[in-house]
Amino acid sequence: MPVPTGAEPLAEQRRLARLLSRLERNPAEVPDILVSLPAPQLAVQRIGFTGSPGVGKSTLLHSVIRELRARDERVGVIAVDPTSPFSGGALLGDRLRLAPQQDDDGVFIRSIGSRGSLGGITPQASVIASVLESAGYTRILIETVGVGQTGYDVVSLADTVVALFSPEGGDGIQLIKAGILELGDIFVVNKADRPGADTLLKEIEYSLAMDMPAAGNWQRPALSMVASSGQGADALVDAMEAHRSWLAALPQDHAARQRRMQRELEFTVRSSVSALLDGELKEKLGSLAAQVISGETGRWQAIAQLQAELADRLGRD
Ligand SMILES: Nc1nc2c(ncn2[C@@H]2O[C@H](COP(=O)(O)OP(=O)(O)OP(=O)(O)O)[C@@H](O)[C@H]2O)c(=O)[nH]1
Ligand SMILES: [Mg+2]
Repeated sequence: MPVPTGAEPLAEQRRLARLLSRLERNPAEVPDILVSLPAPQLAVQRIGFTGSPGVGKSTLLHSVIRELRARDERVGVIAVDPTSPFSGGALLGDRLRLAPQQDDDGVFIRSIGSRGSLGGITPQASVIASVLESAGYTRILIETVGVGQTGYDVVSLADTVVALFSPEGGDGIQLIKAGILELGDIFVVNKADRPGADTLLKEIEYSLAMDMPAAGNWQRPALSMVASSGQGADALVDAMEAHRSWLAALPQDHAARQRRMQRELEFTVRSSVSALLDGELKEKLGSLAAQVISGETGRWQAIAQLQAELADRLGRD
């Protein structure tokens, strides 16, 4: 994969941005275009960053990008912005915080609004990741909203999940109980410059030790970091690389690999199908409800009609 060099180093980025916008505007073109993209020439890794609002994900991404660039990796960033696409200020704020690498053609940043186009955030992130990997970006960083189903879905795209905590967030044991332990491959206590960070790190280390992995499994590290100064970024990137090597050494038929790929395929398809159905439903619900209320249609007739129409719609698409 040629790395763009020469007189117009950012032309390749502009081309990619145009391609992604075109795909977002024309979902019907997505399968054909994605199938025709060349396969990535270099080993790639998708890394999801998850954690409560304000834990420091964007700040941490910043120092991770810097560290990866120092190691000659080309970095794609997919920022899932939980704020509405209409609150341009917040979106701009996030873009600006990521902006120092703006003139570096080895970094490509794309934000996704809270709903995502292309049938939801997960399929859209999946499309962007594939396009960037095909264009020679070797590390794809995905910043997710840390909570709820959306965060979980997006994380399903990642090869490696970095779970962030901070002593300020009142995180601690609750989050650990909420299933994040199974989700994370690498645990980071950010804001290590704040009181309580050491205790939180010990709690996480203790929980990880209690949650014994099966023999041969990845030993999940817990690290502490000061994202705002970059302290600890090198150790985090070392851990990300170690996880990548560990994954690469797994046999192709390893259960963990199978599970991950199944989860990615399932979430991508499931959310695009449900977005398709949502759109269809919205169109029809209003008039059907009115018909049921007026007695023009029975409720089960309406339900059967909706089911038949949705099934038909799925069949056609
Ligand atoms: N003291 C301290 N503050 C930090 C550190 N990392 C980030 N912050 C601050 O924490 C605040 C939130 O950081 P963000 O990077 O925006 O957090 P986020 O997780 O991306 O937030 P959302 O995208 O809104 O979910 C900012 O004011 C950062 O400057 C750190 O290591 N130490
Ligand atoms: Mg952020």
